[in-house]
Amino acid sequence: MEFNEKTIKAKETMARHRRGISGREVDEDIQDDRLPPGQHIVNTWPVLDLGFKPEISLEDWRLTVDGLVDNPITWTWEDFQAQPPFASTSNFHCVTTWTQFDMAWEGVSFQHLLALVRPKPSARFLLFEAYDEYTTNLPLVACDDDDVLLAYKWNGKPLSKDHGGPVRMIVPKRYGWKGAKWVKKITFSEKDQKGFWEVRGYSNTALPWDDDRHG
Ligand SMILES: Nc1nc2c(c(=O)[nH]1)N[C@H]1C(S)=C(S)[C@@H](COP(=O)(O)O)O[C@H]1N2
Ligand SMILES: [Mo]
Repeated sequence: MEFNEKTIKAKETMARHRRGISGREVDEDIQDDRLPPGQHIVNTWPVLDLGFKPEISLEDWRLTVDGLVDNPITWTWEDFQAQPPFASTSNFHCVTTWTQFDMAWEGVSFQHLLALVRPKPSARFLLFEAYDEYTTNLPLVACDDDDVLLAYKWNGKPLSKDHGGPVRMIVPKRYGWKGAKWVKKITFSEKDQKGFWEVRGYSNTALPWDDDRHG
C-alpha cells in the first residue's frame, strides 16, 4: 500500500522541531498542571493519519484478538456492542505538541477485554494493526490500566471516521500515536515488535510526562 509520503515527512519534521500542527489551533500558552512539558492546548481536535481514512461498514467490521491468549476472539459489531459499556474521560497528548483535555470516551474497557481473552504468562507485548495498515506496539502492562479502552463514542456521539471510527484504541498515558484508529487486530506476543512510527524513530515508550518523543 502507498502511504502519503508527504504527510509522513511533514509529521516527522514537526515532531522533531516540536511545533504544533497548526498555529491557528493554539489558544494561548495557558499554564495548566495537566499539560505535559512541550505541549500546548487545543480546543479543536486535529485529525492525523497517513493521508488515508479507511471506510469500514459496521457489517464488515471485525476485531480479532489473538497470539498468546487462552481465548482468542473475533468480534463482529454485534459482539462488540454486547460487551459491558464503559466510559472514561481523559486528556489526549499528541507528539506534534497538541493536547486536548477532557476527552469523554465510551466503549469497551481494555481490562474487560483482558479478562475475556486471558493472556498467557509469556505474553508481554501487544501489536495493534489497523484497517489503514498502520501499526503500533505497547507493553501489556501499559494496556492493563483503568483508563485504556476500545472507544466507539466521543462526547456522546459515534466516533467519526476521521477520528478512527468505528473503533479506536485510547491509551491516555502515552502519546496519541500509540492509540490505533480503525483498529482491526491485536496480537499478544513474548517479544516486542515495533510499529509504523516506532521503526521511523519515534520513541518506543512514548511517555508525555517524560517529553519522550524520539527513541
Ligand atoms: N490507524 C491509524 N491510527 C493512528 C494514526 C494513523 O495514521 N493511523 N495516527 C496516530 C497519531 S500520530 C495520532 S496523534 C492519533 C491522532 O488521532 P486523531 O486523528 O483522532 O487526532 O492517532 C494515531 N492513530
Ligand atoms: Mo501523532
